[in-house]
Amino acid sequence: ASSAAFGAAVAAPAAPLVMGFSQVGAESEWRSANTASIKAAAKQDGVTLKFADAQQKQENQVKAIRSFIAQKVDVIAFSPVVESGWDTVLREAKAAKIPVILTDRAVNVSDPSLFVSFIGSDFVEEGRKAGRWLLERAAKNPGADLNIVELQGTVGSAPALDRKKGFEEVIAGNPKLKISRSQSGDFTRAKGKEVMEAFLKAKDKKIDVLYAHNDDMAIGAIQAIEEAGLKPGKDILIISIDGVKGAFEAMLAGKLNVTVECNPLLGPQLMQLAREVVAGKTVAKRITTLEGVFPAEVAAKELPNRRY
Ligand code: GYE
Repeated sequence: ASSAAFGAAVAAPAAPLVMGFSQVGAESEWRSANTASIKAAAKQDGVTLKFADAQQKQENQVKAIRSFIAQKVDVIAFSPVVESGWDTVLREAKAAKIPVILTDRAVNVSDPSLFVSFIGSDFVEEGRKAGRWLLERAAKNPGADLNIVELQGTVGSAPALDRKKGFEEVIAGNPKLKISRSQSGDFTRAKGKEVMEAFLKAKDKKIDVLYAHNDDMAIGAIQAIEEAGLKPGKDILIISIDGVKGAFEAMLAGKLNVTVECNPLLGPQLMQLAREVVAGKTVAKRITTLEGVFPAEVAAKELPNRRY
């Protein structure tokens, strides 16, 4: 019988939604802002959040997802460290009838019904924006070839693959722009510094431009460049992605030339999406975030508006 059978029914309070969230790690300023946004939004929305930090290891994410399945959470959300290797565990979630939402990074699975929705940035477009900034900059001083070095994100991750692809696609429009070295700095400051040191030590060609797939690696590289006695932002142009506060500070100090925005504040949208999914509503398979580009010239004006 429905509760109406008992007269003036008081709606039973809905059981709080339980979400299992497997985070990549704490590798960057972007990631810290993303984690803070998800935790705050869960609290605000009354969502019980089971949060697991995978320390950038896929095996830890697989374990976390299996444990969420065992705990029978209402919904699983995760930011996959790499694109491949998810079929088995996602099939387990599907068999347990637990919907999966991808946040931030994409997966490469044979069966798209293994996740309900993917909410996050368009990383290929971010790479293109970085490339377009360089094309415009290069057009101002035509002539010499520009030797570019690239610090890639985590090997096999969606943002590393896509940011490389988008950038390469755009710079192909100018034969003077060539990437001579490209290596992963795993999205961290420490690795960004280490790899940049190696690039600088090679000394076979003068480095004109650094393209870093995130601000943290650029900030690490800035240190390496300074320690090598060069001026970051002047002797070497630096382009990075994320738009975290650290990047704005580096731009104000004249050490970084441009950052392409990647919004980590996905929490509120994720909670709303989770509620809709659990309520059985049909949701969009792909939800992209809107983002801008911030050259150093606007850094002072924009810094007070930055929320991460
Ligand atoms: O750009 C980087 C982080 O997946 C978009 O991961 C994210 C990337 C972000 O470590 O800073």
